[in-house]
Amino acid sequence: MITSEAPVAKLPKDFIWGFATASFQVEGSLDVDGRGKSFWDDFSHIPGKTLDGGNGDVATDSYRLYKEDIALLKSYGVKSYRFSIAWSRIIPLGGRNDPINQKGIEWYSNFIDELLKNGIQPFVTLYHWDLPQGLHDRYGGWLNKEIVLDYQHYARVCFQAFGDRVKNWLTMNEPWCISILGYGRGVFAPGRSSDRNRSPEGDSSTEPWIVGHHVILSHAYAVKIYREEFKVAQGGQIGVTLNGDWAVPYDDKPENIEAAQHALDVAIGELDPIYLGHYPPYMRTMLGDRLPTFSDEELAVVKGSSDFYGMNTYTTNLCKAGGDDEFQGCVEYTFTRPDGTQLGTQAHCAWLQTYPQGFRDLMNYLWKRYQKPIYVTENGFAVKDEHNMTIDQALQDYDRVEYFRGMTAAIYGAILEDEVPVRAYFPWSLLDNFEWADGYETRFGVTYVDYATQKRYPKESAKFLVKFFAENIESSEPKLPPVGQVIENNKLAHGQGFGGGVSALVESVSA
Ligand code: PNW
Repeated sequence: MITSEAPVAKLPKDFIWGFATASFQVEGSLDVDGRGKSFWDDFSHIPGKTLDGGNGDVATDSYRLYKEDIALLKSYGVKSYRFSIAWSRIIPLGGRNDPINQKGIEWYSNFIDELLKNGIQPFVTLYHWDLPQGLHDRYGGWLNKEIVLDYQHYARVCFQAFGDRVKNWLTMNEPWCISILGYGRGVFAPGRSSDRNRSPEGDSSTEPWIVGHHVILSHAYAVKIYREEFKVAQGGQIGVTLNGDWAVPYDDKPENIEAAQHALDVAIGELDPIYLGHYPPYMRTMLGDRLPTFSDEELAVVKGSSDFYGMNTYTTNLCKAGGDDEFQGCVEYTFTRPDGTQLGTQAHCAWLQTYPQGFRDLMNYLWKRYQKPIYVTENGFAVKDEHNMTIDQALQDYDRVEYFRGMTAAIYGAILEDEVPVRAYFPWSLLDNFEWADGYETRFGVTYVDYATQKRYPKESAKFLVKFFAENIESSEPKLPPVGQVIENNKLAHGQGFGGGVSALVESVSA
């Protein structure tokens, strides 16, 4: 186990760390430079769809303030930045016969150049939930197999435009959320569900599984294109990332031990066709004919279509057999142990508590089961009631610091003690931002955003992470990145110069 003393062994030199965001959550400027609508644009405006009525119109204004965001990343000393491309900025109506928007391409091209100029590697997600509204209107979006062709076209346009400089691609962010939260629970766009209080149309028993299937096919055929047409010349890698939380039996009753595996089978196993060539048998048992099948030809494209194992993970669930919630494998989740104690510290959102051991166990499970190097592309914590605090209070985000202290120790242990090849870690998120159905109420940023002024303020957790990775990655010349206290309009406020290093920053902020 790791103590507060700096450990002797270090993470390998090529270990990648950085922060993650997604286009719709940060960009704003929705009607600028020819962007078409995504299906989150209008959805987020419908009363009742977001907790606080928030929408994506401005978000963190990052489309306009991108140089400032990149200066902030640089001040944090990251090696990489994970962001997503908005499909409807590249192809406003989305389809393979629709016009391409040069202005959208130009913007991302400039963005990528600015990252590289600052020594930051782009880690690009092609689809992080902002489907062009045009495709939803035209044929039902992910519900229709047409999407596989349109997605391939969009992906090819991106490889062509950016692949000379982008060496890490993610096709899809979290197929479980796309399919189940969008078409099953109906809490994310397009909000379809069998629950008629929520949505006038939708079928939660079939649509999520159809959507998930089309997401897998779209991913796989885009990877085929990358490998056949671009990989040799461009030399990058491509994969998919899913969300998976660790599952622990509630107690040692055999049915609860089984339940924990069922939870993993549905949450993580949904993408098993990509890694293992088939859905987990339990999914087939649970869903029967409602789970679509791949043709032999499709399966040949799907199987082996990820160069690495991309994983977003936040928490651990205690699992009890029972209930009829197929979306979590007909398993009940709780954070309350049989003795009444809590698994960990409660976050602002109900589904998240801190439990670092679960993270370490998950990484071991993934490596054992899938035998692929692991890229942790999201991991993070929303402090309870942070939105009601003053800025100064919010910057003292010690619950988030404790979360990351545990999670970084888990990564360290998984790599150096358990010998699991974890290659990257991207805490979510660089900034507080538009947290989907939670609006702006739930704050996941390591940087506080004052939405009234769009000023950014590093929280204690940012300083913790910066220091951790500055000290714990092998490097020929140890170098502490300069960190500014407040970054405003591309300048460091408070006259804070570069070069003070993390310790100077820690002193100046805690003073
Ligand atoms: C991920 N859940 O979403 C997304 O990739 C991010 O865009 C998002 O901001 C972040 O995690 C924090 O929520 C999730 O209900 C949304 O279990 C919901 C769940 C998990 C992940």
